[in-house]
Amino acid sequence: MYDNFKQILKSRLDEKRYYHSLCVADEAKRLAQKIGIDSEKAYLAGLLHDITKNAKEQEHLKIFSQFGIILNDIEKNALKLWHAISGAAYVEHFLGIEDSEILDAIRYHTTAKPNMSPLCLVLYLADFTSSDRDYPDVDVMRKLVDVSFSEALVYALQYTIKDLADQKRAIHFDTLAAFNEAVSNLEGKN
Ligand code: DGI
Ligand code: FE
Ligand code: FE
Repeated sequence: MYDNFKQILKSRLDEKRYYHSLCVADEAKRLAQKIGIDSEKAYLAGLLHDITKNAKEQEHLKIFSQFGIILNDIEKNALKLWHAISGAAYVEHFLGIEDSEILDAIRYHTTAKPNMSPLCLVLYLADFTSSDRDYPDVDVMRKLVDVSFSEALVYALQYTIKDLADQKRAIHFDTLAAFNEAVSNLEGKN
């Protein structure tokens, strides 16, 4: 399935990142099936989510200028955020993907945002729980995602925010707003 896209991905990504893309696609499909949304769409979003991850700074900048994308100050200073923004534009304009839910899920797969669509949430979580992932709390995340997406979302955002703060890196407004919304959706408010 999607052999043409896989060829393009293979040419753009290193081996590890290509493997990660296949794993996120599988995980997104599994999570989509759990909540009864279009699992083929989730697979495709997972497959393509990191398509510009190995791009050089120049290529990202070219995409931003070509499609009139303006970065805010936090984005300008955080190279790690660029691939989500350029990736969504690449998939739309160079691969001809028109589905706005897929484009949105790719666009926000790194920061998350408030009011995510079910597909957006599935991709965000699948990026944390795919079988290739190996970070200290991955087992906790994998257990949580099978119990409750809401709890898993809070945990993932909490993990990311703590980690960024520890490294003295800026936290994107979308990440903070997603966290605030996610905690307000949990039962038992403080
Ligand atoms: O592309 P992946 O490695 O699969 O995962 P990803 O797209 O979630 O990217 C993770 C990186 O993005 C990680 O180094 C932390 C960074 N990141 C996520 N949210 C923020 C962020 N960086 C900044 N500066 N601010 C954020 O809010
Ligand atoms: Fe990514
Ligand atoms: Fe990823």
